[in-house]
Amino acid sequence: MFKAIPIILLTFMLSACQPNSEHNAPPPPVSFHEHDECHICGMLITRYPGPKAQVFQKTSPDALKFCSTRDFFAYLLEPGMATHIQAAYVHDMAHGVWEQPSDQHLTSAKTAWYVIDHPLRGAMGPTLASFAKKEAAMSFAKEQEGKVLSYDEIGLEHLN
Ligand code: CU1
Ligand code: ZN
Repeated sequence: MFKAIPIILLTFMLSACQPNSEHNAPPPPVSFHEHDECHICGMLITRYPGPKAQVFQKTSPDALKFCSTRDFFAYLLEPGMATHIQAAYVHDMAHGVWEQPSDQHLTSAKTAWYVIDHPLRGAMGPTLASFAKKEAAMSFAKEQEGKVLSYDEIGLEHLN
């Protein structure tokens, strides 16, 4: 019976820590809407096929949205840009269809895997097919052709 007391105390201490960790947690992904325009090129995002992206900067609660993973990386690879980003998400193309990716399956851009040099087209033409799991990226690359890269391996040379 006395043993229960420290456990209760510990529970209070842990829950006291929680508001703080919630405050620091990155914002979750949001859906794309029909009037959303690409931050880079201004195109209406949902009118086009292929994976899209969104970015939460450290300075704003609103997501910047991108018509394609291609335009997302064009933004991300601007010098110094990565340091301003709190969270970024891309569609996991293992779900939904290429023509209309599922907003229920947005995954962290940093941990995603990307297929380049495949024949499918996004809003801006050639684009990076994004996947949450490496195996899914590998099987897409096998079916469609292409090469699998991690987030950190992508450079400007892969965007044209
Ligand atoms: Cu565009
Ligand atoms: Zn765009």
